[in-house]
Amino acid sequence: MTKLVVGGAQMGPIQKADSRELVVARMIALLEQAAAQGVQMLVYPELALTTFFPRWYMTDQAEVDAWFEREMPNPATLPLFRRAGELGVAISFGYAELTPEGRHFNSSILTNRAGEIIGKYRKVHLPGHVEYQPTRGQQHLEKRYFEPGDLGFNVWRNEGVVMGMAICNDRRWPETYRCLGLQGVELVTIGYNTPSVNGHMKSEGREERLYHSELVMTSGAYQNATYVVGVAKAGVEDGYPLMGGSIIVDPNGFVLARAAGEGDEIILAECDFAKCAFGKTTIFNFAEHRRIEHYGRITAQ
Ligand code: CDT
Repeated sequence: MTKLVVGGAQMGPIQKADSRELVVARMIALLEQAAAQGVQMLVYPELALTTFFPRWYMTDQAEVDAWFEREMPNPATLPLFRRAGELGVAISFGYAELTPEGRHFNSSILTNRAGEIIGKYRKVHLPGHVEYQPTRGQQHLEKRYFEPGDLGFNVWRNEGVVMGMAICNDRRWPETYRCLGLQGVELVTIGYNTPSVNGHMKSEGREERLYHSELVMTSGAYQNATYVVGVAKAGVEDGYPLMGGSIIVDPNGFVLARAAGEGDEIILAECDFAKCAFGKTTIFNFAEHRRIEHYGRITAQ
């Protein structure tokens, strides 16, 4: 059975003025640091190439589209794919995708250890709102700038491991993990950008948000007998704080590695994917124990 050293490349803040080239240089520095520690698969945050731009209200579509990538790799990101291939590190990162048909998605890609893209995911659960909301402490305009992903939750056998992707708010929904779990997933990659404070409920602070983030990823891992690696973009972006809390979780729901700060930081853990078999063949043997005749409400309107 396969073992892989899996890493999370938590990223500190990216300011509005930071270029893609500057950010990719930081990503390569993290990649090299991870590879030097033996990492074979490295996960970066959601929208890793830019600031978390959905906090900004924009009406000019050209201004919006400037945050999007029209192809992947592209000239700015190619050095990252090349370096990952040279170092033999599979990677996954998030970015804003603008398709040739003019569609906008919050996407992520997965590569093999040769630096070749083998999978793409488009975020399904888009939080936030469409219009400017003056009562909010900060805007969260994902529903304005993206359409819900149209690819569903897929898995890929990559480097001997069944891998699936989810993005940020997806991690709070048990359906995300279960759709992947039903396909035998062994490693779920999740990049995120989570504001440290709730835009509405001022009483929900950073500690509670960190707790909920860990709660959903550990339970998702346990209930589907899979490793989960959740990776934050953290720190203060143009005055707006994002929480950290990147973790790697084992198939029993235990945290194997946890980021300490809110800057660029590598976390890593050796993952023995044979350990997924226990849960998948016992308490979470889906074929034997699920009762789908009672689950209809989950997909009904
Ligand atoms: N990026 C993202 O999905 N963030 C959300 C914040 C929701 S607050 C409107 C999250 O679930 O972490």
